[in-house]
Amino acid sequence: MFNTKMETLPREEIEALQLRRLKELCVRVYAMVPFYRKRFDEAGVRPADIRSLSDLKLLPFTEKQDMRNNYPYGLFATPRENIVRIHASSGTTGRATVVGYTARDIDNWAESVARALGCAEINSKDFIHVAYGYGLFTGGLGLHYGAEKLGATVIPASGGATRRQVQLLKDFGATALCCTPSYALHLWEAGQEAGIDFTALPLRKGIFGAEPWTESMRQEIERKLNIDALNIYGLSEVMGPGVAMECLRAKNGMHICEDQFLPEIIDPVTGEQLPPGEMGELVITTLTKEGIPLLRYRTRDLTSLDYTPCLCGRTNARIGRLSGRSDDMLIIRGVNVFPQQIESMLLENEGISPNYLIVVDRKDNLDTLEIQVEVSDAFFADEIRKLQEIGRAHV
Ligand code: DLL
Repeated sequence: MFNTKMETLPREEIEALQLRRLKELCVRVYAMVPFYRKRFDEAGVRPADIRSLSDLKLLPFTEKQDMRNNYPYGLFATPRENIVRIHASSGTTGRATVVGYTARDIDNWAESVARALGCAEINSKDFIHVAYGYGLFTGGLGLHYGAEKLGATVIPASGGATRRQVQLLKDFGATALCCTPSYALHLWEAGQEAGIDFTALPLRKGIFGAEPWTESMRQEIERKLNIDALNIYGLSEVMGPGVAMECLRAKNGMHICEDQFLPEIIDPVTGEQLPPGEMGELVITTLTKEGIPLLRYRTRDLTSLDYTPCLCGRTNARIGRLSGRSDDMLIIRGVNVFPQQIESMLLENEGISPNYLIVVDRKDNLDTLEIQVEVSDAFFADEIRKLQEIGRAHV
C-alpha cells in the first residue's frame, strides 16, 4: 500500500494538518490572487480570521463561472513560469475551465492517484491499462502518473480504437483496467465479437469513474469481466482523478485524500453546511495546490460524507456514490456537456429556433446524444439557396 500514514491519521491529527494548510492557503490566495482578495474584502474576512476548521464557512465559495470569468490564467496563484502542465475541461461557450499545475502539484496528484490505486490493492507488480483519454482531459495522464509513482507498469492505451484495445488487453496481460464504466462494458462487447473471453484474461481490477454509474452496473461489469470494479472520483478544477477512491475491502464509499482536499457538504440552495450523512452538494477546498488553489469549490456533485470507521482501516472520510448534480451538466461518454453549449451552437445557425430537445440514450453501452430542433422557413430558404449555389457551381 502507498503512504498509509496520511490515510490512517487519527481524526485530531488530520484536522490539525488541514487547519494549518487552510490558514497558509488563505494567506497565499489573499496575497497572490486579486479575485480572492476582492472576495475576502467583500465578505469582510481576513486570512487571520480563520482560527478553526469551523471558520471555513466564513470563506467565499468558488464556482465554475468564476473560473470562466478569469479565463484562462486569472486564478493562478503562482508566476506562470512555475506552471509545468495545463489541463482543461469543456466550457459552455468555448471558454473552458483551465487548470495549471506546478511540479509539486503534479507530484501530489501522482501521489493521490497512487494511493487511489493502493485502495484497490494494486501494487508495483500490476500491469495497468489506461483507457481514459490522454490530453487536456485529466483522466489519462492522471492515472498514468499515479500508476508510475506506484512503480506499476503502465500501458497508455488512451481512448478509442476499441478492437485494438481488446487485443492489447489480451496480448499485454493487463491486470487492471482504467476507463469509464460504460467503456468497460463496451470493451467487453468488442471482446465478444472478437472471440476474446475476458474471464480467461489475467485482468482482475477495474478503476472506473468520470461518469455516473450504479451498483447494478458494477455487478454487471464484475460478472462479465470477472473483476472487482471500483469507483474513482475527481474533477479537473480540483485536480483530476484521485480526489476520492473506493477501497477494495469495503467497496462502500470513496475515501477522500483529506490531507489534500478539505470536503464539505452544503445545501445547494441555501449554501449552509450540512452534517455528516446528509445528502447535499460536495464542496472542496484544495489544501496543497500551488498552481490554482481553490477555496470552497462548488462541485455541483450530490453526495454525502461518512466519517465512520472503514473495514480497510483508513481513517479518511468517505463520500457515497454520486447521485446526480445540482446543475444541468450531462456527462456523455465521460465528456462534460452543458445544454448551453448546444444552445449557443444552434443559435449560430440562422433559421434554427432556440427551442430544442436533447435526447440522451445508451446504445451498446455507449451514451448517445440526439438534438431535435425546430427550424423556421428561413432555414429552408437558406438551404435551398445553398443547394442552388452548389448546383450553379457544378454547372
Ligand atoms: O472526469 C476526472 C476523472 C477522470 C475522474 C477519470 C475519474 C476518473 P472532469 O472531466 O472535470 O474530470 O469531470 C468531473 O465528472 O464533477 C462528476 O460530475 C463526474 N465524475 C467524476 N468521477 C465520477 C464518478 C474527470 N466516480 C465530473 N461517479 C465530476 C460519478 C463522476 N461522476
